[in-house]
Amino acid sequence: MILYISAGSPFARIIRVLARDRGLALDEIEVPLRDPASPLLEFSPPGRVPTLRDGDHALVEVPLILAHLGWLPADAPARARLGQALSLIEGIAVWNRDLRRPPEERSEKMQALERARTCRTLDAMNPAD
Ligand SMILES: N[C@@H](CCC(=O)N[C@@H](CS)C(=O)NCC(=O)O)C(=O)O
Repeated sequence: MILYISAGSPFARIIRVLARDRGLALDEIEVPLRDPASPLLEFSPPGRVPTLRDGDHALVEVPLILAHLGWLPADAPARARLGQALSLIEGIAVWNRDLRRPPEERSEKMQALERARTCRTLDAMNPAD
């Protein structure tokens, strides 16, 4: 199986870390993002990483890749924690993308929303004693 990644992607890192942890040898191929010339687009229209290629199938979205590899937790508490962690990363990614835009294209409203979501989620994941 081949895992298409970008070095800085926190989503790809979830699969990369788990694969190392669980001793699954995945061939990792780094691809450019948001590039119409990306080789990923030849078989995976979303062009996102991680993409797991298993034979003729190209899987995207971390939870589906986890399920495909048999690594999706079965119990509700673990699924709830995983969902919070994935949602946390998603919010930070949106926030980070906005911060990297030219100042006139940034949205303070969106940043405030994502900041609040991040703080809420972190508080819930790490309740104060
Ligand atoms: N919800 C997706 C998020 C994946 C994602 O957004 N990855 C980013 C890199 S961190 C990406 O591929 N961006 C490329 C783009 O937006 O075209 C997942 O669970 O895999």
